[in-house]
Amino acid sequence: MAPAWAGALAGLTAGGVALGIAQLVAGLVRPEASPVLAVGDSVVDLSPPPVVDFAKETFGVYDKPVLIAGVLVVLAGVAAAMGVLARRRLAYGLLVLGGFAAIGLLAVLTRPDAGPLDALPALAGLVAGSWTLAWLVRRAAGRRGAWPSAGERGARPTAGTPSGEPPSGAEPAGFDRRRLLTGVAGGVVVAGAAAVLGRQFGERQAVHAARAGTALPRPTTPARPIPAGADLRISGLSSFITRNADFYKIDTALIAPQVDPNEWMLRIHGMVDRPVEVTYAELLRMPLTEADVTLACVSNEVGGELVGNARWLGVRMPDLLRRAGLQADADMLLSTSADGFTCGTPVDVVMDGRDALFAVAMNGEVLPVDHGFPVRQVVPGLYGYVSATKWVVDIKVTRFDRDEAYWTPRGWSAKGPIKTQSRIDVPKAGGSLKAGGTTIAGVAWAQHKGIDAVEVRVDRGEWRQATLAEVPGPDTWRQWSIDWDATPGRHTLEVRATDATGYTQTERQAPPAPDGATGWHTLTVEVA
Ligand SMILES: Nc1nc2c(c(=O)[nH]1)N[C@H]1C(S)=C(S)[C@@H](COP(=O)(O)O)O[C@H]1N2
Ligand SMILES: [Mo]
Repeated sequence: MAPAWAGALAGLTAGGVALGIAQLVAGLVRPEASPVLAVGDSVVDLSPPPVVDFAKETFGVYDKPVLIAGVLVVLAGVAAAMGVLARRRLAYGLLVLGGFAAIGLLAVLTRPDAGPLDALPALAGLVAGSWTLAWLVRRAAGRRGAWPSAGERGARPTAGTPSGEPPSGAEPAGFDRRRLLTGVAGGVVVAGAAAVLGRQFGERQAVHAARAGTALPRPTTPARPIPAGADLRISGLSSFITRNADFYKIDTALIAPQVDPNEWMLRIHGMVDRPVEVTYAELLRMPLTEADVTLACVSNEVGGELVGNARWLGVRMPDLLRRAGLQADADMLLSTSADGFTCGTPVDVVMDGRDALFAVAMNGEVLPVDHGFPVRQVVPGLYGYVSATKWVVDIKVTRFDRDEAYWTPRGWSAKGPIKTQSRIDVPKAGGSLKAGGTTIAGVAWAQHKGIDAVEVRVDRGEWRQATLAEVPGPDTWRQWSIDWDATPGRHTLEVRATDATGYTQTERQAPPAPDGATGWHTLTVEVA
């Protein structure tokens, strides 16, 4: 028979797999249905109040972790005992496991808001733990498979010595240390992976639920109405407002940070008169401004898709920054995301009266998680990498000669004003169309300056003025269109925009790095 330590190890591993799988299923079904959490909650409920008070006083904010750790220590002891028993007879071990699953089930199902689905995590844990225990016990005994075959079932374990323990120093008969240890290693990996994934899924669910439960206040300052003529409604032309589902998404996160709005807090500190901390609830109670702003990525190639226009709702950044009191020689806001990403934004740009927002909504919807829920920055006129921090949690008021944001040491310019640009949406590059009257259309943007003119030329002929759509202000892109009598053959189309400062886009082609691409969007079409 395997020695007691081997049994304990097998029991601990099987217990770990049971809890890991229970956590994974809880993460998928309902995070609150985690048996460990429920047992912890029940322990609190069943403890006499003086004990609970004592624990709170002694452990303070750590009372929950200490409680969970306590539950886990007890579970570990039982799991080890279960494994030791299972060496003698698998059924003894399974009985212990069953008893514990029953306690977990009882705790989960007696929670005030429990539903029948909440039984799933504990049951899944029971099945996974039973299988693992049987499998490890058999591996320890040098046998294959998990469950005893029909012929073995009646057989009693054979004792090596009258005491049931092997003579010291000798490898006990019917014990395969290697197979046990490789099995334990496999079980530990499965248990750990399941627990981590379960936690992730659980957090994700909790944040989704909190987001769904957020009621958006009305704007104190509504956006200027979008003029009826802002959308030319030409097939293939980008709509004036980009739907959330279609909005480009750029960030350095592998998985979007899951930020619980109830724990979210924005801290403003550094070169300020008095540091400020604000919670999500406080932010939602402040005056809210609505604004249509086109966001653009510095990585956008000429003619690229990394640009989109949305209606944002948020607190004006100066409202909070003035509470903190910016010191006169500060020129940079170093904002940090929940995942550590940073942007460096010029103070003068944020404070000059434009609609720089701590945004909480996008197109009438609570900010999507991928776009920065619960709060992100939006600053008209600046590329996203220097201004649009998603999941923003911290602002250090500082100076460009003292601090650097994420992309600066990676070869991108510290400051990133958006360059005047234009794009042809229809006809599509490389596309083919029929000869005759057709429309060339697209969008142009020069945020916070505004677009004054768009010109198009075909086959390097004369520049012709495109018709401009209406816009609510200088912070959005502007649709344009122009008629074209397309003749058969291959044609080159080019576009260039002029902004309200009188600057016309340069023809000189520059790549996105270090501060944004330049050049005229040029494409060829085949006319049949
Ligand atoms: N936390 C965080 N915020 C971020 C980024 C990031 O990598 N992490 N990328 C920035 C860049 S480069 C751009 S262009 C915009 C894109 O915002 P979107 O994904 O909502 O379109 O977010 C900005 N905010
Ligand atoms: Mo970007």
